[in-house]
Amino acid sequence: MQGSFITLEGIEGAGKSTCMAEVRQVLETAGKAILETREPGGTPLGEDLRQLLLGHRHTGMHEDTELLLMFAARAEHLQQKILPALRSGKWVLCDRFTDASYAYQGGGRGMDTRRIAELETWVQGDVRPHLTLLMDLPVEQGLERAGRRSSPDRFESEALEFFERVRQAYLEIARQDPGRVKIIDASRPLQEVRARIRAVMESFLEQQDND
Ligand code: Z5A
Repeated sequence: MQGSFITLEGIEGAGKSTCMAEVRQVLETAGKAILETREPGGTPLGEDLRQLLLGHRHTGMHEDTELLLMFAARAEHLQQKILPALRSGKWVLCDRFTDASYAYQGGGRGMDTRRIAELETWVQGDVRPHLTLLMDLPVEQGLERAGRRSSPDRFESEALEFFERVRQAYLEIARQDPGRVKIIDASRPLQEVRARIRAVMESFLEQQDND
């Protein structure tokens, strides 16, 4: 595998989409070819599954179904898009990946994380992101930012405590894997957040060049 696999994670309104542009810019300046994508989604089938997962048509969906659909979308995404791009030397920039399953289905819904780990091994083998930017901020602040936009999706309709568990699960992942997961204080003004992202990305690029 030649390219690098970078993911952005965080609770609602953390600024992942906003900051994706900053990451892309640093990589483009460094002359990297990029595939920008997202989960759930990233392929025609994955985007259809995204509609089912985020829409309100299946509000009472069982948590097992939700987790399996997330991984079904991920299997398609990996095989059809992510792995071919990495093999061709592209840098893959993905808005959410499996950490979101641990945070939302594991932390938020309280599912047994061993189940998530089994699916992770089955679907991904040993493929893991090389770098993850965890955009962290207080739940109230994130929801306030997200609330400025259109009507809430099925996840955004969850209670505050749900997102607090999601946030704590993300922070635990970062504690367990500090080499890969870099916490960005997303509560700061955008200019500061962008500067921190640039610094993390430049240090990651330097490290890759030295390897
Ligand atoms: N999900 C799951 O449960 N399990 C899984 O395995 C996966 C996903 C992969 C879809 O995610 C849902 O799927 C998600 C988890 C679940 N749950 N939800 N909801 P998504 O990523 O598509 O949707 P999202 O999390 O709702 O994204 P978002 O709300 O668009 O958040 P964001 O991209 O992090 O925020 P943003 O759009 O960049 O910024 C929000 C607003 O804040 C916007 O107006 C910005 O201008 C503003 N902003 C951003 N940064 C700042 C700063 N620093 N200061 C001031 N204002 C700012």
